[in-house]
Amino acid sequence: MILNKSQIDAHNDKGLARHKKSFDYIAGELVDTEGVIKKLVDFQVAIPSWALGNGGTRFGRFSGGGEPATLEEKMEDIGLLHQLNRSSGAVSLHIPWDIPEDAKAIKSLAADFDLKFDAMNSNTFQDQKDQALSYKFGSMQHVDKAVRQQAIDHNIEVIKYGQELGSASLTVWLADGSCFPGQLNFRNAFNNTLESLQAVYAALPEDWKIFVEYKAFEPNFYSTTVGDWGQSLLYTSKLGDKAYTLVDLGHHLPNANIEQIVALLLNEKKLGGFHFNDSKYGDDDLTVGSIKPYQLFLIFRELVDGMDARGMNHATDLGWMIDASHNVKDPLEDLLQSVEAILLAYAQALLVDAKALSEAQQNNDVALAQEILQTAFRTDLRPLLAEARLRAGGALQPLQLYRDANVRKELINKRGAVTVATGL
Ligand SMILES: [Mn+2]
Repeated sequence: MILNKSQIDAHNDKGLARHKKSFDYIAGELVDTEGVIKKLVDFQVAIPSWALGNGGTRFGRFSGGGEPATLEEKMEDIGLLHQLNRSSGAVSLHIPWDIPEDAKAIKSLAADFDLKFDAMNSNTFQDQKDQALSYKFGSMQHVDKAVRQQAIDHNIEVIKYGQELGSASLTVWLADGSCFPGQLNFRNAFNNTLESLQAVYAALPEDWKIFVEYKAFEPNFYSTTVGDWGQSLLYTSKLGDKAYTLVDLGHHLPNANIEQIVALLLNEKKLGGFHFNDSKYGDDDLTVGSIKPYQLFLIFRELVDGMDARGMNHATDLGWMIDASHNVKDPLEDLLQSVEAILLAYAQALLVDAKALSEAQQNNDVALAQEILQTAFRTDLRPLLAEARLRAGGALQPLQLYRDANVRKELINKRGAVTVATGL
């Protein structure tokens, strides 16, 4: 379902007077309001094709109705999100859940919705129907060379799909590891995985990047073959200049200092992209910023600082993607909230007085350093985000308009109450 421009205009007209009051106030407080707005307008977050339906846990799954059943419907849902917030202008596709059978038609649909294709995602963490060999005991790490080759071939196939769509990066997340002590020879598993990744790397087009994502645990519970940023960095360093580490916020052990990890990866020119989500315990699927917004801000502060130090373009030099699953919320509402949280943390990070912070650090003025960070974090920048959306043609309050337009009800009428998105 796509909204009429008049629906967006009517919504904005209704909220304009109130918005203007709060925006004028904050604009008067800031040093470089226009500069921040420009950066917010440019910043786009890719929506994963697997996040548009309700996920579940191993205990159960509760469908919300009206889920997209085809890739075309998923594109339409992302198109709607982008219409509302003008910051969701990219899709991250999962193969084989969302194979573009007719790449030309999918590309043209993407153009209609003003969407680009961000990183492609391969899948060797589950067995597909008609698959010759099983990944039960791993894929790229597997003791059997034939299984490793099957995983390599799949990744190369994913690159080909991506090339047809204009993507320029591949994300590899491996579930490889072991559930029990003694199950796996760690060194062999590492070396097999490296050799497999090298075969995929050799097939990577000249202008492509490969992202190696790490995860501390799950589905394996004893060891994971790409278990942390150190292991990912080992692989990407050995692979070459087109290989980067991908940080998924939910893939760390509790209390990990993710902002420090990000700072060091950027320093080593090895940070490639992000998967945003939030977590409280051991999951990796909650709405971005719903549990630890201060941590998200601190991460963005390191991103902005590290990217500026290297003259990088905030909007285009790293891959920004959401990776989440929605168990109890409407997925589209959850995604609107996630994108808003990402942009809010980014805007707050842009607000940090970098010069003053650097001086405080030089002077070992710990209290002042904290004041500088928290002054930015505690400034309510939501009116600034709304202004950026307004100027880009989006809605002042995307979630409100989504509800006022009865989108979910319309989708259920059109698609049915019991559809299940592919891959879920
Ligand atoms: Mn991820």
